[in-house]
Amino acid sequence: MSSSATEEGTTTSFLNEVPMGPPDAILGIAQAFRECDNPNKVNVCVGAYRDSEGSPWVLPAVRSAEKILLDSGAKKEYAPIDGDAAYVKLALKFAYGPELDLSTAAAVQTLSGTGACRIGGEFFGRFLPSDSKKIYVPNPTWGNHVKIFGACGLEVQRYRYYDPKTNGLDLDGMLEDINDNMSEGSVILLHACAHNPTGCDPTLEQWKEISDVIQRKNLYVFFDSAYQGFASGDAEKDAAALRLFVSEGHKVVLAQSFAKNFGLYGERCGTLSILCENANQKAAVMSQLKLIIRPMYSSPPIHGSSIVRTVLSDDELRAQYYDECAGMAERIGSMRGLLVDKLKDVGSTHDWSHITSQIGMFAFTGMSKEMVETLTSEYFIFMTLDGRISLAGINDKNVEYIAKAIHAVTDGKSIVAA
Ligand code: KET
Repeated sequence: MSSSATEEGTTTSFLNEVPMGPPDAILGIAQAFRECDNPNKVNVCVGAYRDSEGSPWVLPAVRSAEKILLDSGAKKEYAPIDGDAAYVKLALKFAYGPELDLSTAAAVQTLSGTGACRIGGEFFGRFLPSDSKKIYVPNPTWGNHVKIFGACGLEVQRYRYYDPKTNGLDLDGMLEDINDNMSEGSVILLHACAHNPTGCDPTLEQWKEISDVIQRKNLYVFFDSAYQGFASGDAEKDAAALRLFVSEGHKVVLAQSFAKNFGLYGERCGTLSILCENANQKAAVMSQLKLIIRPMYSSPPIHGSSIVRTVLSDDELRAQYYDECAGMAERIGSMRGLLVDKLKDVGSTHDWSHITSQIGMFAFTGMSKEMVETLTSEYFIFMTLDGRISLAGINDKNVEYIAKAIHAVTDGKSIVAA
């Protein structure tokens, strides 16, 4: 380690000059939760499913697949750089639907959705012409998007998406931003379903309008699909926007995650796919994706992808999986209603109906940063500062405590999401 002598004769290291970085806006709060020893503490921070007892849940279909893998004596060999081809094929079919001809799709296995965003971002950063190296993300969006794409050398700009006053989609603002403020040939990032953090998705008719404007502007569409199955409970329905864009002729790029819908968080299992126009394009794109991956982490982990491959290739397990995913979405949906009912019961007079009209894993409550800070410091409720609550962290036992605390910090104050 490089070091130098000081006047006093002691040595200093360059490590002394390393500045302290800020904690992550989401995972930093999850860490603070783990470190808190108050018995009432509540974790509604990270988008990770919890059962009605507040415990992480491994889907029985996933457990069955693990048993099949164990019994079959699955080996631990390296995967190829681009991952397990059989898994990738099944994963793409899950997203794009069984009918689409994917023979010209360049696709690789990735380290979950984050890894897919990063590999896709690196690809755009390298190959978009220098005057188009821009990606437009919704305002607001998953906080890591901004960091990922910034790290890939892309200029990250935001487009209007959510209107706090109506707690709904700002469709006119979004269309106007696409039409008037985006550079042709750049990239627009869209959340495939269950928009994080707002829980507010366009309707299919609105998606069609969005698709038309994007097409006129010649933008590349980068779908981030981290919640397929969590919006409606039906993975097929939740793929509707992606499938619409493909049927409209967009050559989309898709970052797919199996963290939430398969409960494979720590397994880091996803895909990145780029729809190409022909076999030559596909071959060149694949070669470049491998050149990005190899020096970064060589090849992906195989356990999660083996599970997904096993579940999706077995008719019975696949059907069981669809039921179990629907069950998770249903429990989360029922927590929306329960939280709003409890808020009324404990005396809150605010209109919380946005919580029940939103979809996906989160409630975008409209609480301010200050309110959230008080919830954490006085009530040990850990959530992100944008007022987002991960509904999976709510259950029959803690809902009243949470409702009372929210009422205490919001009573007599306005709740409008920033
Ligand atoms: N995209 C979106 C929109 C998203 O919300 C997440 C995760 C990811 C991608 C990446 O997930 P992965 O585990 O890499 O497949 N969101 C939750 C967890 C996190 O922040 O990492 C969250 O918002 O709580």
